[in-house]
Amino acid sequence: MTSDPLLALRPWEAPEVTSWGRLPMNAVDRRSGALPLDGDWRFQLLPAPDAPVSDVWTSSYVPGVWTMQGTDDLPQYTNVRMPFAEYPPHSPAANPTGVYERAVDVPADWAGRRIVLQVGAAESVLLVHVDGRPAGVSKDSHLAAEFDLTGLVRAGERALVRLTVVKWSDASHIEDQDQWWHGGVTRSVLLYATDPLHLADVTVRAGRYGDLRVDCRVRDAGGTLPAGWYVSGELDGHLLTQDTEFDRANADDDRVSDFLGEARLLTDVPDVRTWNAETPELYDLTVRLHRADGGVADASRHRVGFRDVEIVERDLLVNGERVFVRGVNRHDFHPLTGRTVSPGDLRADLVLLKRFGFNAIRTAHYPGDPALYDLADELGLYVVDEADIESHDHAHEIADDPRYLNAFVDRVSRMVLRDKNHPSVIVWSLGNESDYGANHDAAAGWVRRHDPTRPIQYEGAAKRGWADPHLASDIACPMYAPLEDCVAHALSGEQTKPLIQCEYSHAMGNSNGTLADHWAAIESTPGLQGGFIWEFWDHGILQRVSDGRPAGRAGAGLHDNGVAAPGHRWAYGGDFGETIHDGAFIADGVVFPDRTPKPVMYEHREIAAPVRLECFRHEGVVIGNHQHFRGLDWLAGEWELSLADGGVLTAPAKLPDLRPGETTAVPLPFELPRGGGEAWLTLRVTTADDEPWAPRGTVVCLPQVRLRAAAAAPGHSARAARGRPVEVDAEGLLVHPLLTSAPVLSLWRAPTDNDELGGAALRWRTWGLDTLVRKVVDVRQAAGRVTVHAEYAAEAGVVRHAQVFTPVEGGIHVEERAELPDALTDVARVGSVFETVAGLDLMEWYGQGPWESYPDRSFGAPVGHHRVAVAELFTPYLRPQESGGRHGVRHFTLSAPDATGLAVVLDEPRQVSVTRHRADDLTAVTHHDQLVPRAGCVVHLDAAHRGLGTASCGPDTSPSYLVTPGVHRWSWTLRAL
Ligand code: IPT
Repeated sequence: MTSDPLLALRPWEAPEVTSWGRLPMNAVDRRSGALPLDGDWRFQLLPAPDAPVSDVWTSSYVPGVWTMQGTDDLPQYTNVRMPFAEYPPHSPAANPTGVYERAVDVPADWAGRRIVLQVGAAESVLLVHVDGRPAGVSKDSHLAAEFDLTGLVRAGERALVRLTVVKWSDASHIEDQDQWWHGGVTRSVLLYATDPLHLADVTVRAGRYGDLRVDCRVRDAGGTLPAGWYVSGELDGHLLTQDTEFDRANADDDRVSDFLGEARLLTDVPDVRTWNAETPELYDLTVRLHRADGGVADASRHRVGFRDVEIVERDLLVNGERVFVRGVNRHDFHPLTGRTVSPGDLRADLVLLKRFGFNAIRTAHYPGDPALYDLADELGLYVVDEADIESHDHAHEIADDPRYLNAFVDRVSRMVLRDKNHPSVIVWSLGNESDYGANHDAAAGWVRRHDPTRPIQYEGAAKRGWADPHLASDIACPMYAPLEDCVAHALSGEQTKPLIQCEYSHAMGNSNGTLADHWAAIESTPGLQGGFIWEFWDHGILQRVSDGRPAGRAGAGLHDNGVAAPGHRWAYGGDFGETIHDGAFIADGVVFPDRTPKPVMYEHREIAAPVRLECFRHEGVVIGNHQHFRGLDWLAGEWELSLADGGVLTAPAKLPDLRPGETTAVPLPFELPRGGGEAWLTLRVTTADDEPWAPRGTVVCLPQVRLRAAAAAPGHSARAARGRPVEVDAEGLLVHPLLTSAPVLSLWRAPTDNDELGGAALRWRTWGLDTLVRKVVDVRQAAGRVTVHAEYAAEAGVVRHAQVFTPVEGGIHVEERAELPDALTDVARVGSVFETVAGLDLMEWYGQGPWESYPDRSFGAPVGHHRVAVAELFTPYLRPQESGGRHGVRHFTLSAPDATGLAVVLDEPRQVSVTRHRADDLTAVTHHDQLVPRAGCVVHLDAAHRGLGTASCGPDTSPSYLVTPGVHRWSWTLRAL
């Protein structure tokens, strides 16, 4: 038996014990003036919390996870299931435990002061000792723990601080989030000193009419009752004095408590500049605690945003406005440091979100680093702040388990106590995927009393019914609900709460199909207000292929544009040798692990466009301001007219003076050139000045209207022209000097994650679509024209395919027809695939682009003339899959640097992809680094291509984006350049 009282308590298997010796959470910012304790700490990893500490030390960087710093305990990814078999509240006997030690020189001028240790975050149980004496215990892996060390250290002397971090515990069962499991001290550690008489907490309430109320809690650690002390505040240079309401607890009582009382500051700010995500106006507030002689005993700085949040009927209102919530779920993630993110990383995340039109974050599934909220306040993002509770694998047992009651209330209340002063936080979330029980209601009850100014949401409660009047959710916040169900609910007359999906549009791999359809419905259906895309990050950890270890900090810079450097890869579940894992389900974000935006980001940016071109009417275009609070004066515009024949005209655009929600017609900036041919007008909208999140000139959106449709397509049968005769081989395969592989029918795509997990790929394989064998049936030559009939035998029946090759001026015209049997109810694509000679490195096209687009994810890809290197057309999704498609392509060229190459003209806008990978190449591998690009281009021209949907976790694409059986026809012309 250990003699250490903290170990003797075995807090890792005692859910009732949430802390011991830990100070109450508060919102006083102690970062300035503190002694930072970040850096290398002495470290050893024990096999279990009660194993003896040896004399053998290595070092580990704090903040950081040991799982990515050279230990044998490596990251492990599971989604729902726990990584160990023990039931709550138990944890496995083999329980990696990190012991961190460091000598701290306590400043001499801290004599007589109260000295506090703050550990920013440690997972999952933290035990603190100072010079071998117990200082405290804490759980709640994503919030700070503070311990009063005044009695344990001496100013001017050296103290040995030991942090013992136990990886698995009763708390792991309520930290079962869909992410990597790590161990370590993941946020900064610091030591600070205050006067014994100190600000214990500050609560700021600032409403949209300029009403400000600041409640200050004061404690005296010394236990003496000084007379005459008071608080003051300073708001942007204006002095606020303490209100008469000063509640001095124990005034009539001679017993001494360490709680002295509350002082309040009240004021009204005239002509207040209100805070919202579009114009995040902040005021600086400094609260000071004064001694009787006016000297400052303590101070705390806050940035105040004046704003109101309320739910009125079924609308969530910010400052009285029904705002759309364009949200994303964000985990703390970094490919080199695991769970530790620097303020610079956080800023980069939030800046990127702002640039791509997001206005909200759900802190899935635990409170973020304090810097996140400061940045959200400053840059303008609404935050749904979520408590660190997910008991996914044992949800049903835990939600009503009284042993966990304390933990639920503790975690929710500590989050609220810490973050209550942030204007960005508009909703509290009780956690994720933990069923719904009395423990939730207890936590909700605490919040209702403590902070009546914000709504609460909890998906587990919303599951009971979107209109159910339970205590735990003011918002109907389902996850992955079919759009039809959301619309039906809003139209049912039964709706009582705003409907804002806490998770939707699962971004795994090549995904987020139908996002624009969702938003069309949200914007046109009262009662629907948006949602949070799942999720921001692809959590790929940079891994050395040679030894399978995380690259860690040494991997800085070893990636480019979403791709890991040679010898490295982005690891996902299973890549660290773990047997229990959930594979690539961890790679489901809108950005790559190095924050490179995936194509869906451009789709989102356009969906969220603050300026829209509504339509073209009477020689004018209608422009609309689609913001909630801002005019258009922060934006600059340029018109671009793009003509199918290659012409592009530009002209400066003066954006009209429009208030939110207003529209106006402006005359066409160009005279439309005569002649047929499609014409598209784009308004290139950029920031007119530097914004805190974007330099001047940053693209904000590219709204577009079609001014003229294409002239009617030429008839299907081309007239044979004199020229090079068409040549086919004995199999009826086209022989062409620019092609290394003749055009054949393609019905298969390398399954996307949605195809695999949603079941479509299984059906396709069952039907034999991955192994179709072509059999030529008939080859006929007549009048210079060659007609080839072929059959592809699938399990589900025979697919007939006909090609008619006709020589035309400078090339060959190809007409194709495919007939799919009725059993093939839903295939990936119907089209042609061929391969070109090597050296064609550049694609230029007229169609949608420049980024990747698919039939159900093409809203954000404007029609125009685009030019992209072939190598960059491909999107390097972590698990290789169909990628690189371009929607609505009318014509394109593939050229070598010497301008030789080929040109293809399509009969109508088609889905085209040009990559260096066959679908089979992509299907055969599991990681991007295993792909070997082919020398030539693999070109797909699709008559029809299935939508992407989101079926890896959520609804599939809608029926209109499916490729159905029956006859498909398409034609194209191939010419040499
Ligand atoms: C849902 C989870 O809340 C989220 O953490 C993540 O796992 C997401 O799905 C999928 O990536 S839970 C799911 C079982 C609906």
